[in-house]
Amino acid sequence: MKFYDAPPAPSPRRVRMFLAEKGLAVETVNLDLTKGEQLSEAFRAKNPRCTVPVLELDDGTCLTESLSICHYLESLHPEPNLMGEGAKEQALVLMWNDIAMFNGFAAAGEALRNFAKMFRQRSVTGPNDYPQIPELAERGRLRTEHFLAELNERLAASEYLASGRFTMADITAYICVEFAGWIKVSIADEQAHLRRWFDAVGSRPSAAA
Ligand SMILES: N[C@@H](CCC(=O)N[C@@H](CS)C(=O)NCC(=O)O)C(=O)O
Repeated sequence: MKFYDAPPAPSPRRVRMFLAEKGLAVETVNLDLTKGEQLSEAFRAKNPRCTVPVLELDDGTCLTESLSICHYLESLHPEPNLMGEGAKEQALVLMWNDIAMFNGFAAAGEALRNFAKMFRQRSVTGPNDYPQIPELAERGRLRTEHFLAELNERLAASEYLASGRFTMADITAYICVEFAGWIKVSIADEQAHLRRWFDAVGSRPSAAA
């Protein structure tokens, strides 16, 4: 197996944290996204959507989505369980993972990519260029603020996102809250539940991965 990573990008960090929680080490190839290495012909052959992470299996199959990669790793290495136990918890993990992806990751990404100079013609990841739309930067920022409020509300009722214990949903949301910092959206003083959870997840050894 080979893991295509690109520190400090947030998406592959989800897989790094997942691997660390599982205690797994995988041969890793680091790409430099600032140099456009994800757009090379060689990498495009592995992932035509030109994004990281990618997990290349020994038979050449390339898994190109973080959730799919983590699901695969969980199937091979079920312990410690991170994707949920039983129908209800598994569904809640996927539900909160999706909420974090759409309301959090997509929103912060929209804000960053429609604002930062380095993405002027590349406001969407992938092989096709799209120019920035400044209004989307504003909207993305606002949506990210709303996402943090949504997390705070959920965490007032539940110790971790999907259930009473740490799961993949917490990895995704934690890295999303970190990512929000890139667009200067941070946990507000009054968001005590979010702060409590963020500190708890951040104190896990895997958060240093
Ligand atoms: N849906 C993918 C998203 C992957 C993604 O967007 N990766 C970003 C880094 S966080 C990327 O590869 N960007 C390439 C670029 O900026 O051109 C996943 O969840 O793994």
